[in-house]
Amino acid sequence: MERWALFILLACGASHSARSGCENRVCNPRMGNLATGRQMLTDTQCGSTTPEYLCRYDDGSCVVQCEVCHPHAHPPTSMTDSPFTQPPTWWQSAGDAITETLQLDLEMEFYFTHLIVIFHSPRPAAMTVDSSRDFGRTWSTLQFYARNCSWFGLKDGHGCTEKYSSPRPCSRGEVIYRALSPWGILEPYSSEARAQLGITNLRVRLLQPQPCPCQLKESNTSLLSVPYAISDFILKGACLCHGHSDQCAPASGYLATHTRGLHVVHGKCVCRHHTAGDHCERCDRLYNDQPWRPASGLTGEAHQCAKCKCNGHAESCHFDLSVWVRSGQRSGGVCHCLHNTTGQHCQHCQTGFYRHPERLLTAANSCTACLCDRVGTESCNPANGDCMCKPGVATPQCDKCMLGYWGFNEYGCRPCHCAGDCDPYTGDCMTGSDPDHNTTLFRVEELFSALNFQEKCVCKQQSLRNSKIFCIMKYSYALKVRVLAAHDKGSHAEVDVKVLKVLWSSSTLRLIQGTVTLYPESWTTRGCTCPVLYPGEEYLVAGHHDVRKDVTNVNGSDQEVIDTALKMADSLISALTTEVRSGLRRIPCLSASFPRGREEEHSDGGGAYSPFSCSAV
Ligand SMILES: [Ca+2]
Repeated sequence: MERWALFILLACGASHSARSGCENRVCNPRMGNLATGRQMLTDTQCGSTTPEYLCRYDDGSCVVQCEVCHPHAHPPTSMTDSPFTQPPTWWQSAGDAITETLQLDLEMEFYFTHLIVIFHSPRPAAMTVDSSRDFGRTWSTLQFYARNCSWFGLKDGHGCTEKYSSPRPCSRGEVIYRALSPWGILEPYSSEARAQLGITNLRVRLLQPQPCPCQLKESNTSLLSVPYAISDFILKGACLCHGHSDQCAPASGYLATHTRGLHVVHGKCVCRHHTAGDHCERCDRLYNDQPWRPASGLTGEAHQCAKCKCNGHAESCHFDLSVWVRSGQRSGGVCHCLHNTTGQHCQHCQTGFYRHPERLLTAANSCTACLCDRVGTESCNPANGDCMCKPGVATPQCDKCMLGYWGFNEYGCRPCHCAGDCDPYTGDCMTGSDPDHNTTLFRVEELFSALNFQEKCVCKQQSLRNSKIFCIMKYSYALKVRVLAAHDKGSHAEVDVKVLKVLWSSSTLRLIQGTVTLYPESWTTRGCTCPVLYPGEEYLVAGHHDVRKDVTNVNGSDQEVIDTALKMADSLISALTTEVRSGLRRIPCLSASFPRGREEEHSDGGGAYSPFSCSAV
């Protein structure tokens, strides 16, 4: 009984689905004869070239029946018409046929459960049933049939059977093949089941005709008997839908022929459970949040595909295994976002768009374009649409230079080399100021405007009430330096300094005395530093290590010159006065780094540490 377990599962599934459909459970399309409506190929057909006079014998009475076989009298379609046709119809081979091959080519892969061939002649003394799953490229023999299996060099019961090869009955004899091996219960949608039951082509090779025993008794042995005739060819099966469909439709480009009201089993599944594909072998476009699975014929579970969570901003998504694993196997769908959204769930706005505060998260126009100038904008705040301008650029849309800047381009704007404003396009000074005055000591291109035009910046000296802030800021370094030169680089400034004393240096920053380049952060945003860094003067500077431009002398022979880029925090730049020096020992993290015994050097008097704050005019 076990060998029928799978068939019963498939058959029951079909009948059950007719009642309940596919809702939340496994379902199957109706089974039928796969040969119906399809062309059966044969090697020969009696009378196809010239009329033939052929005889056959009704078993039992051994009455001989002879007729002239005309063209189209017994075509292959007679094997697949209704089995109840009266008088019965059959295909008949040519009278001199020794071997004959019947072949059924399916337009796609199907499941089949069994084959029944009903002969109108005596059954062959030897035949095979072969199948292909790759549209005829490769074939395998499913079963050998012989009156004596030694004909194939086989033994009865070992891939060969002698059960269906007796010449009697001389008519209506059956040959049966069951696709189900006597296994235990098999999951019908497993790959094992598919390997056993899936077919794209089936052929029956008739290898040796045998006469009806009546003929041997016939006195008139000159009568030529029919070698092969078949009245019914029934290949029972269904379309292959993995338990996700109860209905199939014609495959694209396929047209059934001569059905005459018979049920044609079509191959393209009408998929349910949010699946898709000819065989429902994948999930539908927007349902890839979990991996596709076949339904279970054993438990009845549908294993529906899960919808991706796209907040209404996608029509499709794909399954990503790494996302799935990271989520603890809960959600692996990555949405293909529309409506200017982005993110796995389309939960963010694309760059250049922001979330409209008055619209629903799921609204198609939820992400609104930022009204920012493409050239002058660094970024747009995705939360409120505020434009973040590039250096030297101003206005809400970042489309103009700030006052005192010129040359609007994709890098921002450059500071004017003037005391006041300058022409925004040419940089020419508007007030008639002459930038070349007071440059006797340094070349013009090495100076930046704050140095030349101190009035651009107003620097106020403030007392650092709580010196611990110095430690909280976690500066990478605190140095006593002498300014050597300053260079205006347009978008930033570089200040070359000679390190006179390393007051504090983080472990990762190996500063020693030599020349370093400082990048005053305030220059980038405001075009000035506080205090103004005069070449030749000494300062206390503090700031962070800038990893973007760290060039260290690898040679090691010239340790005095180390070109290290340091970002300079403007809020803690201080002219190195007696007052500052005295304040240093009040800074816990800084004084701790001083070598013992040398503290007197820094403890010459009272007073507070006095950094400066800076603001542009
Ligand atoms: Ca027939």
